[in-house]
Amino acid sequence: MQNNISTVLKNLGVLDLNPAFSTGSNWGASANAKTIDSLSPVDGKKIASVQLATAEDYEAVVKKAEEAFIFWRSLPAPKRGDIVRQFGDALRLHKEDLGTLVSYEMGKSLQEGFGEVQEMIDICDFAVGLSRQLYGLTMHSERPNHRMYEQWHPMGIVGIISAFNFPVAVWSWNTALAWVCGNVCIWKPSSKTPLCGVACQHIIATVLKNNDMPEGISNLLIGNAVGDLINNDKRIPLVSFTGSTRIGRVVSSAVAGRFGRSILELGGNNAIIISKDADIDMSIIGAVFGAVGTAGQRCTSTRRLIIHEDIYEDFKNKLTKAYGQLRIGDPLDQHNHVGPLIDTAAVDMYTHAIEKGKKEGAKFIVEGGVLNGNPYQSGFYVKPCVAEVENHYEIVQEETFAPILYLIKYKTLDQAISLQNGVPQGLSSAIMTLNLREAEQFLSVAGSDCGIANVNIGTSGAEIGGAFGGEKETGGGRESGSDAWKAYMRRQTNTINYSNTLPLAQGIKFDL
Ligand code: UN1
Repeated sequence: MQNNISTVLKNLGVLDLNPAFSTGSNWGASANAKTIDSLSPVDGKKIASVQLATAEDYEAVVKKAEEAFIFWRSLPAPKRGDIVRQFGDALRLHKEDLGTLVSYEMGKSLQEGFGEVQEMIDICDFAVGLSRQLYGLTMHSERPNHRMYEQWHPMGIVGIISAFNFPVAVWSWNTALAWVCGNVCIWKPSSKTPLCGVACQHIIATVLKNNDMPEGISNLLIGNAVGDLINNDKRIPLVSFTGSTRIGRVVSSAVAGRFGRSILELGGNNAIIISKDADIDMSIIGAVFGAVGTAGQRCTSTRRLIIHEDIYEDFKNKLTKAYGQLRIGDPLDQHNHVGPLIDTAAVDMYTHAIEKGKKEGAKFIVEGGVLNGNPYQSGFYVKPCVAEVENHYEIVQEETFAPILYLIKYKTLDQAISLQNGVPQGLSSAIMTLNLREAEQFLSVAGSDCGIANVNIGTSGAEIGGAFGGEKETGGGRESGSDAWKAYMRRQTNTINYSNTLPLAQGIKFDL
């Protein structure tokens, strides 16, 4: 892979790690800055070193971004949309290389790497259309010859702090919308996947440069220190954070403390209810992909199966059989289903969760374990496992970013729904049933309490057209489709008096 990856990095312009390459936009990092190594979880090898941004780099980037905003906000939204259209076209050209880099640097399967780049292309298409649809409402005034309407203005600089598991797509959901809305962006990618950040920045920088755009519209700053700077910076009115609930709590209070806004996409603890009226074959595929896809490292990964008692044993046996067929290994080899976890810390969390589960009474019907030796030389490959548990176990209430699936039995749908809702998180949920009454009850106000609720589809793999996000400890933010764009703008209510008197609202008389 090492040879291939050099070609991929070369094609993406990432090999030239001199910050000067990103003219047309900023990649904040000075020549003598400290570096971090990007290691591939696929084979444990170092891909490249990347410079960390210093506090001075941060200042310089914010200054440039402030200047760029003055220009960008006045460019008509459809013109901004046209730049995003060109970005989408550039992504189409780079899909194979970028998808391969995602797969190699993050460890997800090649198919999923390509799928992630496809999500980027899709959100660009969505944003291009949106650039002509930033609609506000008009209202009838209670006063004669008055007109009321509302309009949406950009916020300014949007800080985007993204996670390793979707190293490119989540940034683009945010940035494509933020840009057409008239904002400029500063991106801090995960320090575990910095090269994906550099590659994306290079692609957008080239598009911006070809259009003679000023520097500062798209900015990239690498290093964990940047997160704190963004969270505490009044010049950044909106921070979009994707990551754990623990860090999300810190981000959200820092940003709220300065009256900034945040969009939070935090942990999920997603369940599928498998009814006795489910299509079992479909349910097995949905459950297994949901649990082991991306090695269980999606915030939408399926963590719990809540299965009707009448089909429980049968389903359990079929599931065990399906797990027996899983091929674990190099994610770039398309025959494999499951790639590695991201790093040692992730492997430790996986092992810890299994141990804790066992102490609490979890009965493993498919055993886990860490794989070592050839071809698992990185040491980050683990066996997807399945355990029978009770919903109240502490470990079941937590999100473990690993392929561990918990089985829980239910008798009535009311009970299943309350088990599904009975966790602190509220991102994604699903029911597998061919029974219309059950499906509707699951989607009703008394049903799932999650931001995403699906019928006969698993919990992961949401399309970009819908608003993406969840409730409770998932943070309440919405990104991507539908009207999620409104979070990236400030709303202004305008009242215009075209009469020759000044009537006051609420009928108040004030004569001089
Ligand atoms: C995430 O895991 O942070 O719905 C995002 C999905 C993907 C996005 C997941 N479209 O699984």
